[in-house]
Amino acid sequence: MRKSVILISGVNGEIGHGLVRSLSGKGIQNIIGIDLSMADEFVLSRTQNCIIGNILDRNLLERINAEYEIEGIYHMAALLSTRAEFSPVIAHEVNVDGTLNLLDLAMEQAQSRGGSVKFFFPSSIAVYGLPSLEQKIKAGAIHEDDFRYPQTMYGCNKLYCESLGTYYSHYYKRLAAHDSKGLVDFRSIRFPGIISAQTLPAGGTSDYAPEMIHAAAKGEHYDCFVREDATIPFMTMSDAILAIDKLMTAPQEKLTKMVYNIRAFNPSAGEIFRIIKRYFPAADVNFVINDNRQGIIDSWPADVNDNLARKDWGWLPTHDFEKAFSEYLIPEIRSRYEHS
Ligand code: AKB
Repeated sequence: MRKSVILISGVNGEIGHGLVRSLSGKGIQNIIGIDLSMADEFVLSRTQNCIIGNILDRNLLERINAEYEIEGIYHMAALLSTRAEFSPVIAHEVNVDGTLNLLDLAMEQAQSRGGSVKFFFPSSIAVYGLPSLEQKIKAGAIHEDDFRYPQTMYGCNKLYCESLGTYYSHYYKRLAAHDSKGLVDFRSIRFPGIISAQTLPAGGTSDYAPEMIHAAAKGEHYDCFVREDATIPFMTMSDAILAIDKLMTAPQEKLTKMVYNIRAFNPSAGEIFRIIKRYFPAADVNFVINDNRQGIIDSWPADVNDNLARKDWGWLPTHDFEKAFSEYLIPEIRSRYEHS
């Protein structure tokens, strides 16, 4: 008998951690993780098995396919936007080929079980590309079908993988005798920047917000690489995890799309600095602009419209800008650095 499990790729990353916390908190014990390096104690103690390996290794995925019966896949492994600009070909391999391999694993599993496999894919506001700052300001909160002209390798990868998800869900081998429609139940969210109290991101362009907050809490100086007026949407990690849970548990018939925008708040970098100052008056930040990273932020929307997520699966963030700090970030970050 194969063991029935939930698979999380990129389990050591920021969202991977959050997912392990949330799924294990709901009493789910059959989680297996995969990542390039050894998971930490927190993840190891809450998962059934953590495999050290690469999602590009097809032999490894074949072994996983043979050993486990997979109920659902949360595919979090990716190279983020800044990192991907330094190594675009490697980013394409990890972000696109890695996703293709896991979609294929989901399809094989669904065919052998004769039932659908849920697949969660974290997409990003990086799929959007606003041509100029003027257009960005004019566009305001943009809808899912607007401005899908990504300017980064990461954004291109995410947009294409959304299409791959649609293909595997609806059109996979449509010329074959057997109908595979619906076997992969692909669900995706285009995340804004995410701010976690527990972990720091690596290699993203929205990283200035979490980096500024954690530096202030540690009493360290921070050089913010975007202008004070730079604006994109953000949300807390706990809300990001809540959204994944809500989308993944929503009845399929309620979903009118495979890919949804969500938002919580959209402060400028200057507004983030000012609220940090309220809690950490000694916070020491210089705005030292990196024109290339600023260019990426300028191409991302200042806000997104998430009406469909609200209507279809009841999306509602817990934290607005004020509550994100007063109820989540400040208490958790303070206790984290006081105890470290
Ligand atoms: C990044 O900055 O690359 C990510 C994202 C917005 O998808 N945080």
